[in-house]
Amino acid sequence: DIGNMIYTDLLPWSKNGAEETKMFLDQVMNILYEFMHKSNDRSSKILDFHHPDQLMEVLDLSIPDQPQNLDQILVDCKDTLKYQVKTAHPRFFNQLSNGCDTISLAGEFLTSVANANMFTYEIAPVFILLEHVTLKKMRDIIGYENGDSILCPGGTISNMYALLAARYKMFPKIKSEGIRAIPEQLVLFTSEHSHYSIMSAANVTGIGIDNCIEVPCDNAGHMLPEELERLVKEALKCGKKPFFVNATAGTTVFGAFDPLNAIADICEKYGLWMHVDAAWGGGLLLSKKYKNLRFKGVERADSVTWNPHKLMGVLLQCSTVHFKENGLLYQCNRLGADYLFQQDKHYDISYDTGDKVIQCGRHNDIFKLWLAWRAKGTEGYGKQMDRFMELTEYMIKKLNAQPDKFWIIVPKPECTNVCFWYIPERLRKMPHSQEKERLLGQITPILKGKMMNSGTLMIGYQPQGKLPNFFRNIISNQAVREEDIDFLVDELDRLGKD
Ligand code: ABU
Repeated sequence: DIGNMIYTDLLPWSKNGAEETKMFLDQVMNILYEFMHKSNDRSSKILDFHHPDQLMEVLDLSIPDQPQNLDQILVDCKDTLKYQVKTAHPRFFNQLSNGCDTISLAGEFLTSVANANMFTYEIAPVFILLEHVTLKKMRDIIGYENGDSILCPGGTISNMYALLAARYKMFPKIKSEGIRAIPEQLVLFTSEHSHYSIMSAANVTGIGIDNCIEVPCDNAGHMLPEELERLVKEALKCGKKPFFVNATAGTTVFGAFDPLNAIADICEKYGLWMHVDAAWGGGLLLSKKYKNLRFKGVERADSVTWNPHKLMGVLLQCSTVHFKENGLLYQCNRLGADYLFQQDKHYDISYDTGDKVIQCGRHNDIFKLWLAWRAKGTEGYGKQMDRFMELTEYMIKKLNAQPDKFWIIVPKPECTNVCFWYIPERLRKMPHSQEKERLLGQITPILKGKMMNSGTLMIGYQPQGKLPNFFRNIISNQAVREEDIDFLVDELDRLGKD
């Protein structure tokens, strides 16, 4: 019985603690298996919702002065998972990153045991080579012949790296002299449907959010290239310096893909850096069908963000950014700290990738991606993407079959985003109008609250432009089947009764 033991009875504190360590970790693993099992059990609840003050009451979250025994540590693990939302549940459609890929999980376990900081080949040799091989494979798929890439802590940071590199490329003196090296006011462009990370990058790089110009979109959420060109010309007329355009491949809410070739033409004409934020839609590059349909012209971009922790189902977090030009990341970010990146090491120091990035300590996000890709092969990933899109079409069909109950906002989704309003009985006879949309927008968060209280379903919601709150359903969990979409439709109707 290890329950009464404390941490000092385990490795590395106890020299003879190998057996006890195994017993303890086996018990932790059993708790994790149980959570995974429940997450995949459709009859179990997705969550046991409590308001923050209630949860504070039911859990003991205090930091004690004295060591707690291992029994208590196991109880702490169980209690934490008891109130955790089961994001791998097949009826959790709330985020862009859903599900729990078993192979990726194995990769995450191994990553934690190895606990390697990803700055040098010296301490993470295999992981550094895996980054090299896997990121090159991703660049090949994008259509870059050469180039460079890095794994980042999330898509927001990936997009910021693109902005930093673009600015450095145009004004290399920025690195030594700071923003005074730039004589004109820089401006960048991104669609009104793009992710807020582009504006965040304008903020943190000192460009300023007023200089992040939002380009209008059509009703389906695509950037209008003629509007982009008009705004670029307008900025030039005002004496500003346009330098960067972000095109989105899979917008966060609608899942729309901007017209990449038309945007690339404008970028070439005006000498602008073209970035593609494919954080969400990037996974579709792995499907022959959807790569062809959605990504024409992506190879013309100077940089591309692609998050395997979204459609590819790699566990959080796993975000990549890719550059057409090799060497730019090093030149832009390198500071050559002598204690880490010694130039006289006895191996090829080009593998010390840590000097390409702005952080020092860097989590190992590659192994779980590489292992999952090995397990599925590129073909397996292609099938996964096609299946997600098939399920999306199934859901659209189901909603279309009940037009009195559901109003679909984007009738032909380009990714797995299904955007809709649920129409309660009392509004079904009312003709569609702005006033009706306003009422539906009021109902949406109430219905979401009912979902969370019942614990049976989770779908995200938001407003978008002039559209008041509506649901955005995401399919990115490999556990989802047609029966879950059937359930979703029926459950909305059950919960939606006024
Ligand atoms: N861009 C972060 C993902 C947000 C979401 O899951 O909706």
